[in-house]
Amino acid sequence: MVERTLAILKPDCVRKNLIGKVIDQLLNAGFQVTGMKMLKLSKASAGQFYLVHKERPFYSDLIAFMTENRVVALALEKDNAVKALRKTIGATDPAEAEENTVRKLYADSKQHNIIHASDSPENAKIELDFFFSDRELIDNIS
Ligand code: FUP
Repeated sequence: MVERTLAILKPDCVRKNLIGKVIDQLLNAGFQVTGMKMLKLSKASAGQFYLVHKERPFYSDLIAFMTENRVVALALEKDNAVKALRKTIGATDPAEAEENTVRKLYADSKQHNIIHASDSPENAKIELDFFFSDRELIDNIS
């Protein structure tokens, strides 16, 4: 079933000039880009986006990192997109990621790991709504 998910190309991806390479890898993996925008997150919006991690020790560093540079939000479509994207990007920690995944290829650490992907269809809907209005998403899903 065609599904939609959200990716964020994080500040390290932008800083290292990897936007093109990562998008190319997503396209080669069969994803369609149905929404895309570059923006700089405020501390408040990054804090809200990662609210589930509020009590974790890495939360304030995570918010500082996510707001240090622009990010690119991508709405992606594919069969079973949520699971497929998690597989394409690899484990949170690049040291544990499979060969040729985005994080294995490009990430420096689990703190600076190049890309975010929604972890469930429910969160994909919430996260897509966070970045995109309905009219900003091309409606490929029938
Ligand atoms: P993921 O779903 O793979 O992005 O991983 P998590 O939801 O567990 O973590 C979200 C983000 O928190 C990571 F991308 C980076 C940051 N993080 C840390 O900085 N340290 C950790 O030990 C775990 C996560």
